[in-house]
Amino acid sequence: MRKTFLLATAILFGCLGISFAADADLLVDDFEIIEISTGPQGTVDFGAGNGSAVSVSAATDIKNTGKQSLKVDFEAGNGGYIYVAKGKGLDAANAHWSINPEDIQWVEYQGFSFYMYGTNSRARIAFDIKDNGNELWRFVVADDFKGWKKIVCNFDKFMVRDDWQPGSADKNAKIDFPIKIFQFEPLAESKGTLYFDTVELVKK
Ligand SMILES: [Ca+2]
Ligand SMILES: [Ca+2]
Repeated sequence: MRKTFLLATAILFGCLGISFAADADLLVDDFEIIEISTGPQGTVDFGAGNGSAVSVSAATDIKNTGKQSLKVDFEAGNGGYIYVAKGKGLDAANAHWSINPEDIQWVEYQGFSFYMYGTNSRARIAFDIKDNGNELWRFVVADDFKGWKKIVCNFDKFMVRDDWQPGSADKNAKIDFPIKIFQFEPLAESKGTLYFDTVELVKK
């Protein structure tokens, strides 16, 4: 009798566990890699040009989840560009997410979310995603708060980038899944230090 009860309890909790998991947001990247480095073996792909500059490191003092966050020091000049990217098919071989994009059931999610540590600098930060047709989509967030804030970017709020697209972009004005890359891009003209952490997919 007792055995049956225990078994029933185990099954009940097992089912609950599964349903909780299915309802949860999905962690895409938490920047918990030991070292955030640059170059071909880098764990983050980043760069800047035309008068802009960026450096990237791991911060252990300011973080939202886990042991560290992604720290971005930047100076975005007029006409310049900056990118800080993670995902599949980047030059930095180890900049992949903590989950493979092909293993995600994209239809179950309504968009991305991430945490940004603001400084109320009034800087504008683009959060771009590259779709499966190499098309770049943009969501812009303003640094008009202080401390950690969860930023939610639903897929229907992304605008196709009209200033630049890769030569390989399909330019079909449709978000094609799986998304392969996300990147943070401080926009001109701005200067400062921002921290990012806990990039997730938001469950529908
Ligand atoms: Ca983290
Ligand atoms: Ca597309």
